[in-house]
Amino acid sequence: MHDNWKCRYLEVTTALPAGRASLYGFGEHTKRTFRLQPNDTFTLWNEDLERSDLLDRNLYGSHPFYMDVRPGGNAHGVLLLNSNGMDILYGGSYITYKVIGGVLDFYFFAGPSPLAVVDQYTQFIGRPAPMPYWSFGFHQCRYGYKNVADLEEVVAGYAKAKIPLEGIWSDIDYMDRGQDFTLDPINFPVNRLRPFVDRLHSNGQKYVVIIDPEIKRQATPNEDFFLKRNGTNVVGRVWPGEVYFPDFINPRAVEYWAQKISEFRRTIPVDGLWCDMNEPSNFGAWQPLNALDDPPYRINNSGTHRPLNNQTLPVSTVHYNGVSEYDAHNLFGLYEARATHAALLKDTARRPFVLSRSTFPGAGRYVAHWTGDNSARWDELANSINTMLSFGLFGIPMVGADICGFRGNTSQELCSRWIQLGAFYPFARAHTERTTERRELYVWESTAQSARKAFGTRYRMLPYMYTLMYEAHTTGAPIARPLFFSYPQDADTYGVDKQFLLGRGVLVSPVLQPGATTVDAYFPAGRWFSLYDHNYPRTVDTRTGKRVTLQAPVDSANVHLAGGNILPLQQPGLTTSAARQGEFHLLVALAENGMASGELFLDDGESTEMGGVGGSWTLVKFSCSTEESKGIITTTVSSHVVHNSYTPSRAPVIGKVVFMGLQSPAKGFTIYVNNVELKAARTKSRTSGALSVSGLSLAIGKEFKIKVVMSH
Ligand code: MIG
Repeated sequence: MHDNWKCRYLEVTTALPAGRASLYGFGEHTKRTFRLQPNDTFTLWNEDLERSDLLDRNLYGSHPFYMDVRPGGNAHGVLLLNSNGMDILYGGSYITYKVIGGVLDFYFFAGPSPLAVVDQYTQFIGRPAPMPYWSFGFHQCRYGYKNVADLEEVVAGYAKAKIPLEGIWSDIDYMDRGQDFTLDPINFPVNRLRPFVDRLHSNGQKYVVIIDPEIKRQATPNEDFFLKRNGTNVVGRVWPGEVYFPDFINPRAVEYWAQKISEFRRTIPVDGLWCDMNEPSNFGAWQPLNALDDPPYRINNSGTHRPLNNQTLPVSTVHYNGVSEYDAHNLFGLYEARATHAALLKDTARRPFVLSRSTFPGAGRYVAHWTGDNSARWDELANSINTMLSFGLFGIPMVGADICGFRGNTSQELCSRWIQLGAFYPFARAHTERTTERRELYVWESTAQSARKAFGTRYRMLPYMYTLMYEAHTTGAPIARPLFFSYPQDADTYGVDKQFLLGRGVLVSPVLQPGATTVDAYFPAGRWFSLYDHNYPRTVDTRTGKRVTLQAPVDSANVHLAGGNILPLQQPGLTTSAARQGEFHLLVALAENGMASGELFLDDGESTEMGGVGGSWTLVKFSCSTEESKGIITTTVSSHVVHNSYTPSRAPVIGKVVFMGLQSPAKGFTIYVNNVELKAARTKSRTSGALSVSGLSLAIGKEFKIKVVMSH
């Protein structure tokens, strides 16, 4: 760190072709649109504003990265690798960076496709961590579950309503007066909590708790790894009162953290950890202001140019090796995340699950993220898509917002619509503030109905979502993607942010407004099949992209599958492990040219590696093509086993294949499986062009071929 302000301040302006550049990224901010708008400003300084529902304020994480997509579909990415506070102004024809320290260290990711950009970017900052299979289930949390009986009631409520519940979470309520690694002896005594957690586990369910980075002053070990200022430990004020902050850059703090987590897990074997307050948050700027906290160029902290120490530590705080908080502030969450991930990995020898509020480039190697303290408002429902898509670009694909909103009471309608959208967030958790009325999804019949329907679909799609996790881990591809990732040539997709894709071809078109009975959805060129209609009608077929007004039933979002995709599905269940027991189905949605493709990744869902040399995993690619000769049309779906070392005792099988978009199968068809005519299987054709072949038993690890031969 330079002592001279003139050496610290950096400013650079870059040129963009106005009107031709579509920019995405820069965070973390809640924004009205996913695509950057001219005159958008971004302040990067990790901050706990105690709410994330104010537009354009600097929030919990910092990501000085953007992607630029040009007409025609060429994309590139730009990272300013700098952890200092900064203001960024997007002027339409230029970007100005005003940075208060460090160096101008720019990296360019040449693309040319959006997928290639995130591949190159995550190759540089680190690939997204594999998330355990269970983490794709639905989670319920609340600030204010007051005791173990309360938790038990919620778990029972879900079971009774037959709504999937994978994990129940405890906020700081479980702690003894806000202290990490302790239990409230009255409300969460170990002799009540431990049997509860054991019962969850025997039921295939999970327990996750919050931890905060600060340690109560009186409970700290007499060690030298806490953050310091003027040679003595910095005293902060958070939940437990006066606290010290472990310096996660210091390897000894990392060891201490691992030891505390391990000790705690001997008492309560939690399945994952939720790192809150790691901006780090500190109640009130009660520390004396230092010149450093208020440099001559004031970044727009909190949207009101507040000093840098607002709600956090003074920036004259010193880290390991003399690194200053001024330079390292935005890295605190990343280092805590890394330490927490390492601690769980060491203690469990299983794939860790860590949810972190604060992030920085590279955090995706360790954590999932949620969008913080949002509000139960319709605009917040819509804005959650923007943040989710941005985090996909940042290499943190496991992301979601608090379903039904964190702050404030909700209405049944808003909560229902939120469930319908939230069921398709990569990370799906409902969480609320302690002063709100209870709104677990079973509380109202309307939300329960939405939950059963939406999570029924999500759980059927778990094999697909988990395969997307594998794709994210190996190529950086986001799980939830903007439409232009699959349709980069279609410039009409560049501004779409009220809909998104899961993977390449599952289009989610949620209701984001009160009182809506229809939703206006954009469909890129091609065929689109509704996933919610059991007859799989071809609901939309466009030669060029177009807007379509869809009916919006009260209990579900529209979800469509693009022709050209093959989805691996399973039966739904109340837990992910139950859903994993059944046979697989393939849903083959043919493109206009009779082709489709897809893949399925399988492993035990919790090995530390996902894929990789020596691991037990299976990857199968499916492809489908159609040929016509002498009036006979033959559609063939076949599998190609890329890797097959995952061999559970009960071999996974495909029991059913559903074709959508065949040419008039009703007129008579013959089916061959591995060249043998299939008589025993139940086939059902529908006038809509769907054909279902069930009663199959195709081992996933063995290559197969199914032919549908139709004569005109
Ligand atoms: O200032 O632990 O974002 O999810 O419920 C509140 C209590 C601190 C902020 C988190 C929120 C959590 C809450 N925490």
